[in-house]
Amino acid sequence: TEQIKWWQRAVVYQIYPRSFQDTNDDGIGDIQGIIAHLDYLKQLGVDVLWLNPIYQSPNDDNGYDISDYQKIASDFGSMADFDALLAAAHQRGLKLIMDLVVNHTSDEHPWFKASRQDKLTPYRNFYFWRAGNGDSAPNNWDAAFGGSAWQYDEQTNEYYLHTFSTKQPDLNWENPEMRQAIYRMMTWWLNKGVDGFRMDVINQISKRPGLPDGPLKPHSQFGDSQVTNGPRVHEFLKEMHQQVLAQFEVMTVGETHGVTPADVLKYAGKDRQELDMVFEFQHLRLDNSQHGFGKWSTRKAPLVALKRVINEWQVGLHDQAWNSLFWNNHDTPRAVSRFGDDRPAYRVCSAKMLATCLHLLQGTPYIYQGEELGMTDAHFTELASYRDIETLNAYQDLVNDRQLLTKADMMARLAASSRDNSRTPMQWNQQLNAGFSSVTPWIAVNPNYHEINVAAALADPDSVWYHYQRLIALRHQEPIVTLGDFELLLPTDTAVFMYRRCWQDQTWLVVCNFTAQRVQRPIMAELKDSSELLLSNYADDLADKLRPYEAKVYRC
Ligand code: ISL
Ligand code: CA
Repeated sequence: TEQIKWWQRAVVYQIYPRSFQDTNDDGIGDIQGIIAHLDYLKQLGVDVLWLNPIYQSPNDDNGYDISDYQKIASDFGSMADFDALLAAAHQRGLKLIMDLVVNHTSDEHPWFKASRQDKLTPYRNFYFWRAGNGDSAPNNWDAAFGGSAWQYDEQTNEYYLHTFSTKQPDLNWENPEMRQAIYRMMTWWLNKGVDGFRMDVINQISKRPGLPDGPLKPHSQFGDSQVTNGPRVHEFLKEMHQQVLAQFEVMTVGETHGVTPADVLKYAGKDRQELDMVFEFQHLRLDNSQHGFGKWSTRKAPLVALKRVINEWQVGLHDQAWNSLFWNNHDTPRAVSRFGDDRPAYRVCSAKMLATCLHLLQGTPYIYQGEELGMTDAHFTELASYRDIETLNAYQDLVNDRQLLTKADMMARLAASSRDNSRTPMQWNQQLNAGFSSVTPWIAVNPNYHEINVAAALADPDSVWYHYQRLIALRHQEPIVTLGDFELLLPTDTAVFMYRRCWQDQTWLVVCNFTAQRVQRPIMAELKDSSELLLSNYADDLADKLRPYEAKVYRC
C-alpha cells in the first residue's frame, strides 16, 4: 500500500498572531503570546500551527506587505523569540508552517526601493514597470483592494503593477534572478527548521504575456480574473519544488482563488511535484452577491449548492490529490455566523455541527483561532471599528465615491462579510479585554467574550471546545477518517448534509442538520443492530428525528 504523508493525518491550527495574545502591553498579539499558549494547543490535539505573516512590514495589509523576508516585525518580537517559538513547538511535537507571500512585496522592500530609482538597475525587472497608454494605465486590470492595478510613479514616469494595494507591488516571476532570490530566502527558513509554507495567492505568480486587457467586470472581486492560473505557473512551482522543497520533509498548501478540481490536479496532483494541497474557495463564494457586489453580500449559501461543491472536491481529488478542509480563515467571516447560527440558543449546537461535518470529510482540516470556541462575527455597527484595508477601501468606493450603496446597506454587508469579523482578539477569559491584552487592543474585542472564552469552554464538558478535541482525537485514532471514500447521500435535500465514509470493511455515516427546524430523515435504514453512535451534539438519539443543528456520527 501507498505511503501516507504526515500532513495527511494532521490537523492544522491557524494563528493570526496580531490577535492571539499580547504579552508586552501594546495591544498587539506577539510571538511570546503564542509560546504562552502552546500547551493549550497541544491539549486541543492539533498537529501543525500555521502563522499568518510575522515578517517586517509597514502593515498596509496586516503583514501581507513584507519589507524584509528575513526579519521579524518588531510588533511581534525578535528572531530570538521566533527561534524560541520554533524550539518550544518542536519540543511538544507540534510542527510550524509559515506564510510565504511571494506574489508581491511591500513597496518599502529594498528590492522595490531600488527598482523605483531608475530604469537600469537590475532590480527594475524584479517587478512589472510599464509605460502608460497615453494618460492612462498600461491595461484595464483592477486591484483587489480597489482602483486600477497600476500606480504611476513620477521618478521614472512609468507605472508599476500591484494586484492588491498600491503598497503591494507584484514580483515579476519571469525574472530568473528574482526567482533565485525567493528560493534562497525559502531555503533559509527551511534550514532554520520550519515545517513548510502556506503560499499566499500562489496561483497568481505567472502573468499573461503582454499583460493584455481583461473583460471588464464592474465591481467584481479580483479573484479569478486575468492574473490567476497563468501560462508558466506550473513551470515555476516545479522549479521551486525541485530547487527548494524536495530537499526537505515539509508540507505546502497553496492559496488558490478561482480553481476547479481539474486545475488542482495540476497544482497538487500526487505525482506533480508542485504543492501538497491548496485552499480552494468555491465553497466560500456561494453566498456572494448576485447583483454585482461580489463578496459584499448578506446572503446565505444554499445548502444544496454547498453540498454539490464539497462533493465535487471530495470525489474529484480522491486518490489523486488531497483536500484542505476549512470553513473560515483570517479573510472570511466566522464559520458559526456564516454557515451555522450564532444566536445564543443555537450557537454551541451549530458550531459543533459544522465541526462534525467538516472534520469527517477526507482531507486536512484547518481550525482558525477561536473557531474551537464557536467565536462569532464581530457585529460591528460603526465604520470606525473596522481596520481592514479591503473593508475601508470598499466602503470608500461603493458608498462615498460611486454612491452605489447607502451607508446602512453597506454597513450590513460589512457586518456579514468583512475580513475583520475573524480578526477580533482571541477570547481567553472573562477578564479585561478577554485576557488578550491589558491595554486597548488594536481592534475591538467582541463583547460576547463574557460568555465565549477559553476558560469557560475548558470548564464546561459540553463546550464546542471538547467537541473539537474529540473530533481531532477521532481522526488520530481511526484510519477511516483519513483514508475512507466519500459518498454524498440525499444530494438535493435542502436541510440535511448526510454522507458515508467507507474504508476496508468499515462504513461510517455522518448526518448534519443545517437548519433550526426539526426534520425527519431515513437514517435508521442505513444502520444495523450492531451500529454504534460515535459522536453527537445532543445528549440522546431520536433515531430518524433530527433536532435543530443536530449532528450524528455512526459506525454502521
Ligand atoms: O480577502 C479576500 C476577499 O475578501 C480575498 O480576495 C483575498 O484578497 C485573497 O484571498 C488573497 O488573500 C491573501 O492575499 C492577500 C491578503 O490580503 C490576504 O489576507 C491573504 O490571505 C494579499 O496578500
Ligand atoms: Ca504585544
